[in-house]
Parts: sequence; structure tokens; C-alpha cells
Amino acid sequence: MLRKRSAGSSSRSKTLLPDLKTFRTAVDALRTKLDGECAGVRDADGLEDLRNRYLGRKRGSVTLLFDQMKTLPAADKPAAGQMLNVLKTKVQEKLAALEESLRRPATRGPEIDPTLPGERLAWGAAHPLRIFQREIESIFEEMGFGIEDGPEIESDYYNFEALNFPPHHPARDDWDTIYLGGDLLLRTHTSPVQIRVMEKRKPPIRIIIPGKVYRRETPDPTHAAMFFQVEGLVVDRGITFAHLKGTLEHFLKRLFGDKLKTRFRPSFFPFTEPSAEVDIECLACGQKDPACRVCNGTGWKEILGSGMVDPQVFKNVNIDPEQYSGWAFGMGVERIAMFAYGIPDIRHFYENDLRFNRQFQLK
Ligand code: FA5
Repeated sequence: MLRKRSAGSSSRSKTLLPDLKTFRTAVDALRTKLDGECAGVRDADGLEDLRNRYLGRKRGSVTLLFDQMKTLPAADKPAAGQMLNVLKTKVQEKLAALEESLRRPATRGPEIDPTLPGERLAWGAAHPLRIFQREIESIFEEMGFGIEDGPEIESDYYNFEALNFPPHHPARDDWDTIYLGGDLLLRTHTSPVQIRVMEKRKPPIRIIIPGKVYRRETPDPTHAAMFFQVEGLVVDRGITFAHLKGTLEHFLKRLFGDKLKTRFRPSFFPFTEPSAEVDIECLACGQKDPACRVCNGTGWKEILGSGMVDPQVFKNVNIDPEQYSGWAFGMGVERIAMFAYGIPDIRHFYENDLRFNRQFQLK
């Protein structure tokens, strides 16, 4: 119930406040409102306006509360008076802080001197492996090969089955990889792209396929779990193993010089028959160090696998093996780059150490 205004109360107090509780609510509300309004003040005029609205001698909100306090019962007045004094001090402090912050110049960044020389930006550069891959590509391009690529996420069919690895074939163990669920995996070699290309194109085919491959592998100086390969594929009428040998020998001599010693070793791949692995003399130790970490003292290092395309693979892509023959190879880019640049450990390629990377330049 509202109290009647007592005689002698100020004519400025229009609203009668019933009790201390309601009075406290009004004081709290004013304090909250003040915080919001301070945040909106941008200049001295705004500050003056705010000061008048709160502390103005006639209509300031705080002044009006002082008037209204007089209508409270005598017993409530000391508490209400104390409340109002605290509020008034707070308002004064807030306004003083606001005035100070308006007087301070806006924070500015450092002065710019346009006459100073600019900062030189570091340009990125091709990674040594990319540089080397380009070098391999250009030698094959000179021989009339085209360049193809394919997906790094492959299906079991392209990575294995179409290449003549039936499910559960033990040869799959050598190409173990990360399986992504369902039928998908990270490809273990670039050979699946052979199938993809032969599915869409009929012979003659003469291509190389550079790309990244993945294996379940424990890293050591010559093995990585992710590395680069360049696949080669030639299919036409009358293609023989002699063409494969001649092409690879020419390629390796272009890279390492005419004196390079190479050897073809019989091997096995489910998708080529016959198959051969190609070794080059160990250029790290010159075939002289029985304790060499690169060739394990054998004097040779395997750099690629190769062979004549198996007739079953041709059948899988509807190419008639009675009319066409072909060969394929897959080489490890890092392995060859290690010899070309004299790098003793394959892991240097992946450490992103600029002191290492900067030693290699595009020719
Ligand atoms: C293959 O990957 C076959 N797809 C190659 C092939 C293609 C054979 C076409 C016949 C016809 P292999 O697993 O041997 O084969 O790998 C080929 C080359 O990749 C190796 O000679 C080696 O140079 C490189 N290589 C293999 N494993 C690693 C590894 N963990 N780290 C770095 N390089 C590797």
C-alpha cells in the first residue's frame, strides 16, 4: 500500500515509495542502468548529459531519490540514506573515470615511417622431392611419355584385386597399409592408376604416374611410411622386355651419368610376369663400405620394381593379351633422390628443416 506524502516533503518527489525494500530495488536498478549508460558515452557532451541526468540539482535521478527518501518511515531513513550516499559516491567515481578516459587520446598503433625500407617476405620454394620429381618427369617427357595421376584413397579392387592380388593372397602382406573402413584404403603403390588408365584408354599407352603412397612400415634410413613413387606403363603391339630394359637404363644414365652400374634381378609381382627389380650401385659408399647404412654393405640399392604386364591384368581391363603386350615399373622417388643428392637418411625429406630444404634448387 502506498504511503501518503507527508507534509513538508518536497514537491519534486512525484512517486511515493512504500518501504525500504522497494527503495533498495530502485537504487539497485539505477546503479545497473548507470553501467550501461557509461558504456555508451563517446565524448564530453555525452558525459555532461549523463552527469545532469544523474546528479542534476533539480531532476537528477539520484537527487530525486534523496527527495523520495524523505517519504519513508523515520525508522527506514538511516539505512536508505546510507544506501543513497554509496550510490552517489559510485556515480561520482564512474563519471570521473569516464572523464579521465575521454581525456586520454585513443590508443594508436606505432607511427608508420613510410620512408623506411619494407620488410622482405620469405618466398616459398619447391620441396626437394618435388624438384626431383620434375627432373624425372622431364626425362620421360623427352622420351614421349605423358603424365597421369590418380587418387591416394583407393578401393581394394584397384590397389589389389585388379592387379591380380586375390583376397588373402600372401603378397598383400608386403603392401600392408592403413585401412579406412569399408572397401577403402590408402594406396600402397601407384600401380592402381595403371588399371584406371587402361580402363578408359585403349593402347597405345605410354605414361608415367607420379604420386604419394602409404605403407605400414617402420621408418629407417631407407624406408618411410609415406613416400613418393613414379609408375611407368607402356602398352602397344610388339612391346618387349628389351624396351623396358633400354628405357630404364637410358633414364638412369641420364640421371646419374653414363658410367652408372645397374643390374636387373628376377623378382615377383602379382601383376607382372616376368618381373625384375632394378638396383643401382651404391653411390653412398661407392660399393666400398661393408658397414654402409644405405646398402647394408651389399654395394647395391634397389630403386624400382618392374616387369611385363601380366595377361590376367590385361583381361581385367578388357585389353586382349593376344594382340597387345606391355611393361610397367614403379620407382621410389626418395630412394633415387638420396643417391642423386648424396642424402644418407630418407627422414631428412620430411623434417621440414629449412637448412636442408634450401640446399636444393630447381635446375
Ligand atoms: C611396388 O610398389 C610395385 N608397385 C612396383 C611395380 C610397378 C612393379 C609396376 C612392377 C610393375 P615395391 O614395393 O618394390 O613395388 O616398391 C617400389 C619402389 O618403391 C622400391 O623399389 C623402392 O624404391 C620404393 N620403396 C618401397 N618401399 C619404400 C619405403 N618404405 N620407403 C621408401 N621407398 C620405398
